[in-house]
Amino acid sequence: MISLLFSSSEHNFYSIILLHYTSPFCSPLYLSISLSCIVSHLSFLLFFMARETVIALVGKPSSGKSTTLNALTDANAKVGAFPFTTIDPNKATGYLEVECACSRFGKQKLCKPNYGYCRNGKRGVPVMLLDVAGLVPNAHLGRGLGNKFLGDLTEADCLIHIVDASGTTDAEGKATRGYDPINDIEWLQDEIFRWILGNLMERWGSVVRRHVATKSTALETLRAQLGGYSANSQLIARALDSLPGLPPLQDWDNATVEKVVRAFMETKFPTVLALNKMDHPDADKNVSKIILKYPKQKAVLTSSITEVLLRKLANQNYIQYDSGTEFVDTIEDLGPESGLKPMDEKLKNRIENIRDLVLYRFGSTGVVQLLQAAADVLELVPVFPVRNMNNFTGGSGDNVFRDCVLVKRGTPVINVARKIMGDVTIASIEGVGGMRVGEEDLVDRGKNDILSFKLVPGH
Ligand SMILES: Nc1nc2c(ncn2[C@@H]2O[C@H](COP(=O)(O)OP(=O)(O)O)[C@@H](O)[C@H]2O)c(=O)[nH]1
Ligand SMILES: [Mg+2]
Repeated sequence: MISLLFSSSEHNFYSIILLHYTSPFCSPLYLSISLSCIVSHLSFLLFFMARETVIALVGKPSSGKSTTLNALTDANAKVGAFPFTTIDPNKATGYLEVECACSRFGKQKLCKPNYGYCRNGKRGVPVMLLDVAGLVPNAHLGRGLGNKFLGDLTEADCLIHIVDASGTTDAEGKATRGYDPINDIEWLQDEIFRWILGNLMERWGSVVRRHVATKSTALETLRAQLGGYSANSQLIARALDSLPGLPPLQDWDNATVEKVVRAFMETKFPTVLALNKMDHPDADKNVSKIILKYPKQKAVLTSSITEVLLRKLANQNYIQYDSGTEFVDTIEDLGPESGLKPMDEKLKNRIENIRDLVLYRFGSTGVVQLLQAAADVLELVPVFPVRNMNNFTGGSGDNVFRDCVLVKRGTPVINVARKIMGDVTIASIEGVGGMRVGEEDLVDRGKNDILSFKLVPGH
């Protein structure tokens, strides 16, 4: 029954059953005989129903999507200098770094997450990353497998648009010099807009007829039409709320439908720009132009290729590198007792260049900050469900804050329970210090973010 439950939901963590049968909560031997053990095991498993946050990397060919995915994960997406090297959307797990609740209580040493990691209070929460390749101009018309790639976006909560800020690739990803990347920003937004608009307008006549015949609200009708983009009523309601004073749906002219589609797009696909290849000398002027033109747009300067290289050199023990920072140390800096390998002149120069061109100028390769920017636009707050509020453990054992889910700021606590446990009956909700938390209380950063859900037995 449990495995059915989990396989029916694509975004869940797949290794749950295996991991938890070996968990210290109860030995598999006793599972069949100890009812209370089964119940506790079940409710623990249910904690993992939460859907992962899905972040899609999009952009024209050769902008650096696969390189960025590599830099964000340990996966080896195929990296190439020409279009269509990645045919299927590549999925991989990335880690969003947040402040872990363990640091508030000085319990860093006892923090051993079930998923992701916690290093001295810095928690890496898993997020799903998609490398959506093959979007080319006019993809919405079906060009270059375009519709398939656009379809891959539907499961995304947020987009990271990888822009080649160096201007060394043209609209289709071919090598050039002096190309204006502003074209790419406009093109991608336009492509998604035309795709959604096209799908909606294709059947607008019958949509309106049905709307009138069934006396539906605009929200109900749009929910039926836009639900296919993995959009729930709340999301569509938020999009509609941003457009006060709309006439009744049957009176919408083309311009109004377009306005609604734009609002929907902004709500469904909040976007972060990765201004990539900033190590290139041509990038500076393009970056300034982009930031001037889109002052409100969240943008992060990145050099994905540098991050990949630094991680590789750290793995090979040539350097000590703290990802997300400007700190790279070699044997010259730390001495032979560091155990680092000596480097030849060529490698030394390379590190020197990376320091000058990327790390000291921009403070980091930008790649870690990219996921943080995505979490910001999604207003995600880490919430830590625990079983035992006295010691923050999962019920037994010494390890604290084993689980962490990301939810939108301002979500009622009861929705968090639903998100992680499905349709169970909650007896009460406890916060830090054993305080009772109301079902409608809202989650915020550092507030109502450590919760213990008490279930009604037998429900
Ligand atoms: N200079 C520079 N080149 C990069 C960077 N990121 C990726 N590239 C190069 O751009 C080319 C295309 O990269 P790839 O990740 O395959 O692009 P994709 O088609 O968007 O997946 C490759 O030759 C990469 O080495 C970067 O930060 N700086
Ligand atoms: Mg690729």
